[in-house]
Amino acid sequence: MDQFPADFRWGVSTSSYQIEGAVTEDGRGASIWDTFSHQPDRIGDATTGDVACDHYHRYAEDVALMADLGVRAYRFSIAWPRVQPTGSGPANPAGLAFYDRLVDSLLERGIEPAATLFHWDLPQALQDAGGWTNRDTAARFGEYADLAARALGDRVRLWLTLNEPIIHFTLGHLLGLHAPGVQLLDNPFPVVHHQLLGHGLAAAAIRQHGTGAVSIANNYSPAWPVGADGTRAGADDSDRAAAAVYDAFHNRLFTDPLLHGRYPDGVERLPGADLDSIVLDGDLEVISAPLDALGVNYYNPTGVRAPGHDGPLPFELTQLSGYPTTAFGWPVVPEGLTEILVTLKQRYGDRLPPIWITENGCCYDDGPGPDGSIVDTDRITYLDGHVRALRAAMDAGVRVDGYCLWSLMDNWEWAEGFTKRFGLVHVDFDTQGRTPKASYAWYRDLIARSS
Ligand code: PNW
Repeated sequence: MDQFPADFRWGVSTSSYQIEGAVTEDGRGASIWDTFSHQPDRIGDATTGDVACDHYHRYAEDVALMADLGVRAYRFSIAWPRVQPTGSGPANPAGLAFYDRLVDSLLERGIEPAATLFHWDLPQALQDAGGWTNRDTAARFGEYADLAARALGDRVRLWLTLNEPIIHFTLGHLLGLHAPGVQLLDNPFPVVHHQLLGHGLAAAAIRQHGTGAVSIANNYSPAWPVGADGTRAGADDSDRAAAAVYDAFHNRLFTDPLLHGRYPDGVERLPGADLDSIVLDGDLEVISAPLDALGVNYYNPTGVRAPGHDGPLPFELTQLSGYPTTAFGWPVVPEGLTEILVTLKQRYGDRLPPIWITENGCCYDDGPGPDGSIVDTDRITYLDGHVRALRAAMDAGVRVDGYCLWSLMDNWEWAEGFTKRFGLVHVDFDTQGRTPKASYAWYRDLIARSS
């Protein structure tokens, strides 16, 4: 387990809206998450990302925490509305300057910058023009990528275009639980295709500037057929058929076009998916241009059953039974990571580029004990299991070049607000005090041992 390639990159991940705060500083425009979080009843604890971890002002302290941890990579995201306050037009130099300072301070500490261009904080002005339902948003994203890569491409080592387009699609545009908070139940497909087209246009733009690897961070979750009791043993053929449909939806919708140049069979079952009017000539060539790496975000498998008779969907998601759970209720299943990596290799073969784990982690209700220390044993158990599962996939022949743990520090967890803590570092959101947890020391030791 301690044997990883000498150049394997251990790292940590964050995203702009979840940590930065400073939402009106230096000319930053509004994003859809500013709008959404300020609406009543959208966020569980009625908080916003207005301040979050105040990372915009405290980034030097946070980079020092990473340096002490010994990581070689840091995956952060660039807030589009800092670079282009309304999502189009010239770059805002003050907004870019923040990322310039951040990237330089990382490099001074020997940490490779890995930048995500879109971690869900779309400029509100673009949403007002239709957001990802509007094909023009893909073109705007390509232009923004050009501005960002022009400024930072000489130093960023890994670019991730989009973060988890499947989650932005389902939670943001089908269920309405994330920004922009819409339920496009009649015609959601344009949001799929325009994100992918935006990826392709951004990837081409990045290649004009510098030599950083071009990638995308997708969420993957093994679709496990289960019976009514939530066990795999209880599944029947109809549950297995439903799981195959969910697998195509969750794991292939945003990967087959990238690596196979076509949508998975069954995409036409999305309501209103009039592919011929949305997928224009040449789009799939733009989308499927070769990648240098594939980002994999993994948290847990998904239990899937055949739908009840009057269910609106061709599957029903069911809690897996028999596993411990995190504070989110998500099951802890390390072998799901091995499975997803091996499946990607089987499915895409030689077309699969080297993988980076761009997110993996867990939330627990950890807080300081009487002596002030934070002993998050459950997180260590989760991480140890998943690092072993990663090692098993590599032993089975899957090439993985890096692992960025979610997350460096507790942060603003979207619709859950501050109630879900994913960090190696505890954050007191009243004082902004940072306290490394026991898992921070565990990860530091792992990195020191295996690199
Ligand atoms: C990811 N799900 O989101 C995001 O990339 C992070 O910003 C986030 O903090 C992290 O995972 C933890 O949640 C997800 O419902 C949100 O399956 C929801 C799901 C998965 C990932």
